Amino acid sequence: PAATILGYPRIGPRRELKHALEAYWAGRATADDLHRTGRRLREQTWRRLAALGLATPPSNTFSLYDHVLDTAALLDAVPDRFRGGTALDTYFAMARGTGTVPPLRMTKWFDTNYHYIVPEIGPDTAFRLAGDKPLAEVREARRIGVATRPVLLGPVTFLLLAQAAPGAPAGFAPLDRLGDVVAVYRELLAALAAEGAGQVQLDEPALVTDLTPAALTAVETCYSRLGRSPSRPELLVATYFGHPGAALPVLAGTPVEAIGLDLVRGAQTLADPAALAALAGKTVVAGVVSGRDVWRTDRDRALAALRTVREHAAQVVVGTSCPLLHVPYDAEAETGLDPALRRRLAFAEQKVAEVVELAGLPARSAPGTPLPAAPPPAAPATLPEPGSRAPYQVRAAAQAAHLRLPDLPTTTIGSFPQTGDLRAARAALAAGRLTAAEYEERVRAKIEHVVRLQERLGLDVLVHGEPERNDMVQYFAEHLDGFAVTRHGWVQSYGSRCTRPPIIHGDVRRPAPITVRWARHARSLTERPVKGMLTGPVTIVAWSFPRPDLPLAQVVFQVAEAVRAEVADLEAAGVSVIQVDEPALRELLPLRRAGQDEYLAWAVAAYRRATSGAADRTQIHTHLCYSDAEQILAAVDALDADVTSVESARSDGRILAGPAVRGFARGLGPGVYDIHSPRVPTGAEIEKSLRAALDALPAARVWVNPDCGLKTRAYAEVEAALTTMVAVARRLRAEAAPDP
Ligand code: THG
Ligand code: ZN
Repeated sequence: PAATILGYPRIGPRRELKHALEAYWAGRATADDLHRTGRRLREQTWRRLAALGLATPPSNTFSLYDHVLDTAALLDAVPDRFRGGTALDTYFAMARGTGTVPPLRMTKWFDTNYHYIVPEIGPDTAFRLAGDKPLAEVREARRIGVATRPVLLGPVTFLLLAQAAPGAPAGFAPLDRLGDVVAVYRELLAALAAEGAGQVQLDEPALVTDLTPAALTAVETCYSRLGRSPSRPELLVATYFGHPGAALPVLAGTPVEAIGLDLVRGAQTLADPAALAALAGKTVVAGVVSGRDVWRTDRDRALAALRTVREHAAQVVVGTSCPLLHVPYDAEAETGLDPALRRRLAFAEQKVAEVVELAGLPARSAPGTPLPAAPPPAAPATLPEPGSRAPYQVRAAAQAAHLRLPDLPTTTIGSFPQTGDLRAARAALAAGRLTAAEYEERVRAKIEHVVRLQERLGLDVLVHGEPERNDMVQYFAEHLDGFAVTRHGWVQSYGSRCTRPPIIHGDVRRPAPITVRWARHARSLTERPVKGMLTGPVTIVAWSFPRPDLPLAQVVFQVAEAVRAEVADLEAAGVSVIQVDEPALRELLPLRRAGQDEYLAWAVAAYRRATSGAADRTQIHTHLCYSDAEQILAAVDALDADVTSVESARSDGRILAGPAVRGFARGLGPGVYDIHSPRVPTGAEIEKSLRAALDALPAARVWVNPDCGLKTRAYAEVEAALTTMVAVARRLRAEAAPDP
């Protein structure tokens, strides 16, 4: 059979795109420089994929920021407030905002750590084909002798991920505009056919979520109409991240020639007779090589899956389960890893080699072979007891007496700007140009600087600023047994920002305290309470690549045990506010309703295991990084933290309007401004979001904080924003409780 992949990393093996973008944004490089880097990365990728043996590699998988934003730009779905300037200015204005206009919202792409820009679609959005990016990439690849399969985001997923434009009438949903979007896609398909594309890939990961009847109808309408386009290439509709369930027979009933199936996360498809029957007459891109992990493929399981598909489909293509956007480039570059571990790893390069190799293997046909074994279950039969603390009211009283904080207490989420000097110091330490003692001295000096700054700004609960951490997960991974960290294993998180997800390859254990000496140092510098900063067990695992041989919950509980020990050591060092972040709690939520309750039960239990050893007077904070917290607010309550901070700035107070918040019985810190953009918030904006919070909750339980950590910002922005934030908090505080 043939071999293919659904997509490839685009940030560059040495993050060349990141550096080009940041140079352009800083005014250190021109738009031409940026485009030149983009072209070089695309060409390098196509050449490499062709050399590895892919006959028709994908194109249009490159993006200067985000492929959902690319789609909005291509359809001219650009809100008027961003227009003006060049197309490139408009594009980055939507992604990052400008001095005067906040950016579009950003949120997580399905259950990954990648963030996309949320398009705004209204009843009047005038869709038209604007620009020619997919066409230009086909031409560009052909110029170097490579025929490609252009990849587009499918219309149904695009519209399901979009939000209604402000001012859209109640009841309007972006999906209402399907007909108009499909009309533009038909035009685009004709242009791609004229450009010589033999097949186009339409990504429809939304098909693996629970679709409403209206969305299922949209699938039918969309692909019947695209299928009937007078002039078009072959259509490959790629579903991924799970099992397409009821959407599969619907899709298969349309004239699309090929369907992509994720046979790793969606392995159930192989055991679903209705799904298998629907494949008759179609080409199936059988996603047997996982795009979501870093492990070599289990060859027997892959071959068994291919055999099952071959029995039902007209033709089989060996593929990846999803685009390879979520794995790093090349395991061979990790020369610092234990060779025994490295041999078990497959990053994007190795995964391409795997699909090619699997496609070349003889299809050993063994009649009656059982269906491939499922991966381990998410949770084992029994888990440790989470433990519990005194009731919240009891703790709240003990904490009030101990901490003596004002109403509307002010704080930050934990990190302060990661400045060039810190990154340079870490690099020098790694290169042996700085001794451990010298590095430690610089970190201590930075902590002192951050503590003094916060005292001057008048914050109530201080942080040490995390100068010792490159990334909150990477840092803990470096200090826990069972984890390996990489040198070049970057994965795009959003725009130019990347992370290096650590690899969990063994049992997790904490050999020694991790954060205690930094917290102790910060505490020694001030009379005000200093918050200890830890990452929660779910997030540490969600932002790593977990081992494949244990149920996920079991790995999370191992991490919980390590965090619990760290909480105990911080307490013993006199730290009485401890934040244990779980920003990824929702990220791991199964995409379908079935399975979500089970997940939340063990995820919450693991968090409680990590935190339930704390004394009553120790205040446990948590932080969650997304705006649709309502979906899991009951679970957030069950975490049993004393204070929860959430993102809300970009969602215009939506969280605070929800009924769930009114019943929220603990402290809540609705992020009062968006830290993802360099824009400094106005006092009026901050006041508006605080007033919304005060409508729902008493002032003693409303915390005032930015919506996330400050590590990506510059000190000047942070100072200006926090000055405003503290001033607004003080004003509202005085108003709520005038001096007697
Ligand atoms: N760490 C990890 N995942 C995350 C976050 C994180 N996912 C969600 C959210 N936070 C994403 N936000 C960011 C913000 C900043 C950066 C990455 C993800 C970032 N990265 C540095 C860069 O790209 O230059 C590199 C950091 C490093 O040295 O490791 O700034 O906080 N895991
Ligand atoms: Zn956050």
